[in-house]
Amino acid sequence: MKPDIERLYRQMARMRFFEEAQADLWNRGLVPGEMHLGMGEEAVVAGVLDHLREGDALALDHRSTPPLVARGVDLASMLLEVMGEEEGLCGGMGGHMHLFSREHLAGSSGIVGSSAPMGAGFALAAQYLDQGGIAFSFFGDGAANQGLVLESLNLASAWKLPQVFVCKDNSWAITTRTRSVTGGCLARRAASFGMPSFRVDGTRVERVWTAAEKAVRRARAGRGPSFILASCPRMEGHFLGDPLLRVYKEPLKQAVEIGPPLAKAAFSRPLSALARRCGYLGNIGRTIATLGGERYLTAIDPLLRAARLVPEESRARIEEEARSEVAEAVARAMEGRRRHG
Ligand SMILES: Cc1ncc(C[n+]2csc(CCOP(=O)(O)OP(=O)(O)O)c2C)c(N)n1
Repeated sequence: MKPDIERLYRQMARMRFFEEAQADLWNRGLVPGEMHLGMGEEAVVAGVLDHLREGDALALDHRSTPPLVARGVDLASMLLEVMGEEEGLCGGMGGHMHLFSREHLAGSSGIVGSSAPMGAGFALAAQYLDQGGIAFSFFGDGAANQGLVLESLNLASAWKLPQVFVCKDNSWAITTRTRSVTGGCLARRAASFGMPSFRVDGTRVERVWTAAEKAVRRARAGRGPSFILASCPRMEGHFLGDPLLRVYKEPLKQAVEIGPPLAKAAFSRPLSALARRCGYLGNIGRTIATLGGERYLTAIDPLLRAARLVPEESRARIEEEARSEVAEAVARAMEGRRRHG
């Protein structure tokens, strides 16, 4: 089978424009707290969830809005939720990291790694009820080193749970390069639990779709779980307003702000050797340069890559429809906010 590229692109555009709308609300001070966006993960999400059927479950992490957009959750109720409004999806109590929709059998959590056991629970229920549903667990490469993820891989394999583990590998866990704290290769590690493991370029939606098709077919056939390791960029840093990205964007302005506390930290007592302290400062500089450099690599933007596969006329129409759907949701959310404000 072949993927329907226009349908995938439509989902990706809806997700991207929704994330942009959330960024706008956050920049306007309407979203309390941190905001983690899933910009850069659209191809992974669209390619996997194109195989979702009614009755399947979704267990998500702190970048949960793109999958919920793809799943068809009401956009305005999500926007109201991230703004902490009572009319929001979870009564304003969850915020963007703890979204839940019973109707869609979908939930997210900010506890890193928790989507693996949550998905295993959904998958165990699906297996027990024998209604043909499967569960998708999305999490990051940082989460893959959490004990609860490894325990879930183990039980899912031992019990042949109908589960698809999707690791969105953006190579970062906040400011830590994941490879610096990861032994071996994640794809091989999952395979050692006795499940198929697919390594895929997560910026190419058609490739994700093909890998996911195999994983989903296996889960639906009762043959057990699979693991997809999909590389993708983290386009907005760890969260909106990420200080490391700010330094990259406006080095002089930020140097005034962070220079004094950094210098104080570097040269205050108790002191380690000067070479060592300089090494730490060098590490910070390198992290900033790598992070900023990645942010501006438009070549790895999955949306631009998918756009090239879609004929020009359809592309413009799809983008226009997605933009107006999101604009309408923003208008509805702002209206709801005014009514209750
Ligand atoms: C159990 C737990 N430990 C630590 C944190 C703090 N934390 C929030 S996000 C994050 C990094 C997660 O990295 P990854 O899973 O790769 O996802 P990414 O943010 O890169 O998409 C950490 C350590 C947390 N929320 N939960």
